[in-house]
Amino acid sequence: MVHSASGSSPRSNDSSAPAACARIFAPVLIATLSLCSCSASGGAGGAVSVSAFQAWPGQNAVATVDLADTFPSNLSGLFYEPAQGAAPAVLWGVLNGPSKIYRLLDNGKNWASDTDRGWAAGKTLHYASGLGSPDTEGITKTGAGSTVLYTASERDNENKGVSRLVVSMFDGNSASATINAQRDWDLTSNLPVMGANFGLEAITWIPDAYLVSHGFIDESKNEPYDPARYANHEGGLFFVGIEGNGTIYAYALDHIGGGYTRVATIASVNPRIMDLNFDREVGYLWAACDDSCQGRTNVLEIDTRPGSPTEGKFNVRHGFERPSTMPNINNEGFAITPEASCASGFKSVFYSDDDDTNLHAIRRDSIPCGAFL
Ligand SMILES: [Ca+2]
Ligand SMILES: [Ca+2]
Repeated sequence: MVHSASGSSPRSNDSSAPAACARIFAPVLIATLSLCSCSASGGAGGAVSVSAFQAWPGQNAVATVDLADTFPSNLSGLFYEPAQGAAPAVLWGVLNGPSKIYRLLDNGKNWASDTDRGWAAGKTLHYASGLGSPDTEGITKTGAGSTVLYTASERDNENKGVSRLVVSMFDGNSASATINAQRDWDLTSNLPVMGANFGLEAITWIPDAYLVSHGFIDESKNEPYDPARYANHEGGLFFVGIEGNGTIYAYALDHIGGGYTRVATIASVNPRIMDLNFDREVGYLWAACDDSCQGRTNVLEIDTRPGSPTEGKFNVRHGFERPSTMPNINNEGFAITPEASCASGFKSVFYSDDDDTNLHAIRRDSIPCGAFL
């Protein structure tokens, strides 16, 4: 994220777009999500730009769900791991500085640090070299049951002026309070040059089964994605997002040889991106922005329309304003809960606020269950 001077990220006052404008945002795949110009009612005849983003589809009942001032700053990424057997659901969080992963459990009222196995104050992170302090802005996991945690980081906190765009894997079962990455994939040379604080913010993993069944195109081969081409890639692709250009990049990561292949480049359409979360049950890729884009979120899907110019590629399906009860705060993390948690047609989503606004860094709202677009 980038801290901006107070007042430079004005609160959105355009979250209630006129209906005529909202309808322009057709519920189909769109190439661009530029602002539409609509005449403001009661205006002097001059057109004004009004957001084409739709109202947030959740319950708009944002509540804080962390103990006050647990994370004074820099809680920047979230991943929700559903309960498995006797193991409780876990809300994983990353702090970009100091570099830490937190394992948070639901105590019935708040999500608080697991007090077991060295997790009480979060675990300090180093690169695979055992050195450095990765500025970790995103976190994810692969298939159910995996104990490995993946982070996206944008620089070494010990060398803050230099962009270093790295995906790292960590052993989530380690009992140590300090953990070294098991492997780093340094993607810097494969990505656009960015300011050191405009780099990797977002990461999510999408399983091969979804990609193949939806005809995902491997842009490096210009053919349908064939997982067999990529050795030891952990059953899916890693999608990362770059803050500085709001763009998403899909990678096959070789977990044995350490190499990587960029498979796709995708516009999130927002000018910035802070987190990605793939809803594995519904098939929606959620791309969230922070206060620099008024907390807007875009939902992407693979275009499966035969003959479409973008067939096999992720496109933005819908864009949403932030929840109406959420102030325009520096939310850098976004996580979705499983369908099994649905109640009255909604399931929870979580936000992490790098700025700990009003002494709280984790907030909850909801989205509709199932495929609602
Ligand atoms: Ca951050
Ligand atoms: Ca950062």
